Amino acid sequence: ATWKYAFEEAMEEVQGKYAQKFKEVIEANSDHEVQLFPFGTLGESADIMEQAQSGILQFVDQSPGFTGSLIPEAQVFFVPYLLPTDQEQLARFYKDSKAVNEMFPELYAEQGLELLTMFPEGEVAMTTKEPVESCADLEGVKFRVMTNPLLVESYKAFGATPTPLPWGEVYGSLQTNIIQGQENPTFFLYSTKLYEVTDYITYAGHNNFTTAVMANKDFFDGLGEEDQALIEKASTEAYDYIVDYQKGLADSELKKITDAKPEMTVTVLNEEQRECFKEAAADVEATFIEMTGESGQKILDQMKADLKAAEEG
Ligand code: 6CS
Repeated sequence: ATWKYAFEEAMEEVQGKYAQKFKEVIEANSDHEVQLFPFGTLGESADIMEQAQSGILQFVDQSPGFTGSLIPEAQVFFVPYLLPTDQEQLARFYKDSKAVNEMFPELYAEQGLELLTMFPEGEVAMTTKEPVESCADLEGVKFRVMTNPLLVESYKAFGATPTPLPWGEVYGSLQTNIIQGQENPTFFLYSTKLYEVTDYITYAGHNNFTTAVMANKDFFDGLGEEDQALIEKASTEAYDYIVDYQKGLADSELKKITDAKPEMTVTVLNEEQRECFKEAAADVEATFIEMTGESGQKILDQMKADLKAAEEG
């Protein structure tokens, strides 16, 4: 059969690399064909999710940054400082986490989705037009976030004026000064040329970009055991591949940015400068629980336990 798979990035960006590996494993081990649809070919993130839920697409990569209204618990990935920045710890976490591998699949299933993998895409950096050395510098800054209520709350707590927008509008909105800041992992700042329309890159260590790959659940449930096992195998191999692919990626792409734009200011905030961001985190966590109740509390508690296990190796 021909299976359609859409994602939120370009073919040579992290989600595209993952998808290419997934396709390679499926096609090498079966007669199935996987057709890939990168960002823009079928619409924005919200569009491809609808297409996957309705069964027009068999597979979709949508980041929790856009899944928050569908699955409120998925917003847990936006509690600041919950996730570590250490890539090896993160790799262990997504692979072994009970929250990710047992609890979230139940919530996605309620939305007609078979959750296959969640994987990290790197520490997010803020890019802005003016320097950011503390939360005070974010005052009055219209800061683009993905369309996720908790992320809006985070940037409010940081002191900015959050502006949720789909990805396709970000470059133009920075260019025309409708927004003055946004956050994304380093590789994406380079590949999408966001560095052209912002002058400061700031690392506060507040989050890692998480994404999720899923299948339409009716499609998946209707497959034979052999095909289901093949999809699991392709997901596992693509996961290991993408973790490995990203080793050193943030450093190499940051260097490409500063080579292309030597006047770019890159700042890694020190502990003191991070204090206000960390203080805000406690409020955001409380808001997450208000939004999601007992179900969110359970996921959060499990995630904390899983993260602790990943930290210990
Ligand atoms: O900021 C965004 O909307 C996008 N960022 C990444 C790293 N991937 C896809 C997403 O749409």
